[in-house]
Amino acid sequence: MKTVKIIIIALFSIVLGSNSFAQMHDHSKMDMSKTSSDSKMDMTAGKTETIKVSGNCDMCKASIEKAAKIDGVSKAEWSKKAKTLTATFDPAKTNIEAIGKKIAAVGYDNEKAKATDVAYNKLPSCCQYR
Ligand SMILES: [Cu+2]
Repeated sequence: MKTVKIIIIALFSIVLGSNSFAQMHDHSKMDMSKTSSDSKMDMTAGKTETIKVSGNCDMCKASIEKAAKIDGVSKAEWSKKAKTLTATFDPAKTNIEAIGKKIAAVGYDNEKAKATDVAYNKLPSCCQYR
């Protein structure tokens, strides 16, 4: 009877022990994922902003994204569906107004600047969104 009791106590402490170990393990895992996502954010240092940009097709997408990639812009993606450009840039080097102006210069109206008629008329006919 005594050995049974010892076995039960031993089992109990193993269960408790592994439980607290599992909890500790979970905590460390949580902390690890937190720090790794933090460092991920540091790697893509910069500001991300989204602005409305008019356009029609994949050619527009290529032109808009190319125009948006001025000095300081690390990422620029135009959504054909949403008609928005999401740009990631170094705020010390440029800003969303400058990006908008550059896009307007190649013919695309956007939240920050409007394309001149001259620039607009230079667009291929499939891209004329007005
Ligand atoms: Cu187009």
